[in-house]
Amino acid sequence: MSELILHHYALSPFSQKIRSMLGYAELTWQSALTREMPPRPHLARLVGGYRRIPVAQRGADIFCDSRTIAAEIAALAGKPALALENLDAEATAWAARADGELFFPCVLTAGTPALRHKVRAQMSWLDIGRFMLDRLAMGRKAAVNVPGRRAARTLVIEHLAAVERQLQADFLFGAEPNHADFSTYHGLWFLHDLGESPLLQEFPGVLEWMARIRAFGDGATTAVPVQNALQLAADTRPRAIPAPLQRDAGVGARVSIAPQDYAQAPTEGVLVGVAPQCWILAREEPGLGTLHLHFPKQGYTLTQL
Ligand SMILES: N[C@@H](CCC(=O)N[C@@H](CS)C(=O)NCC(=O)O)C(=O)O
Repeated sequence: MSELILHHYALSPFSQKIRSMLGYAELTWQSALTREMPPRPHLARLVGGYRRIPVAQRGADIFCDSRTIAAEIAALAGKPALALENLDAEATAWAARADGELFFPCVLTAGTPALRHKVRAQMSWLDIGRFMLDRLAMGRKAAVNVPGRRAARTLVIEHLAAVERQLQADFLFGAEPNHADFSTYHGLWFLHDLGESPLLQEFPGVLEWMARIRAFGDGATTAVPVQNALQLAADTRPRAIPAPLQRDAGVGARVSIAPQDYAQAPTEGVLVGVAPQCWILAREEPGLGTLHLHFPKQGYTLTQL
């Protein structure tokens, strides 16, 4: 049992990135389902302002963003290639592009009747309305270039052709998958598995590669009520921070950390650890005690308060 709790929802592509990694890593994990949009009052007690999904939890250590979650899975499973920091420059750039500029084009191109049907099966009409309003508001404040539908479709087709060319072996960068495979998979999963888009039919290599990743499954999971996840955080102390991570001059300062691109809500706390790729923030939550939140540096801004 890895004791990893994933806070996620079924239709979330970045959650699928992590679920598929967990399947590949053959880890058992606990599934705490959350809503598709705020308010998520229970989860907010763990993460403060941070509003993105997925979030992973091990006791009182909370991992915000699929990049820090992936590093944790890599360490737990002994599969270093799942951690972004272990990839070479080419694979790192590939993963960044797939998670970044290609994510919205995939989501926009997946707007099919099949997807609408699946959304309807997961959410009430009222929640669908709330969801649309939430995402419109999020889009207005976002600092990313979201293309129009036609441009998005063109970008997706170019992307599919690039993936097909890249697949010289079973996975994008060789015989075993690395982080970049999962970064690429989740947007195409939304397009193909949920949206049932016919676009992928032109790319047999991509379909075979997706089938290989799908075959990993999502790992062995048990459902956990979010109240139990909170209780676990309350009953546990964050793990010790290695001494070298505490030597940074900024440690001890009160700071906020926020995503740069979209859903930029900040989380405040005290900086307690600085690693080459991530920051660790301590926050005190009434009833839960001290929590350590792990954020990637890439794509996030740290501000001294
Ligand atoms: N860089 C983040 C992106 C996560 C992300 O965009 N998640 C989407 C769901 S797939 C999200 O949080 N949407 C807003 C929400 O669910 O409230 C990561 O890698 O985890």
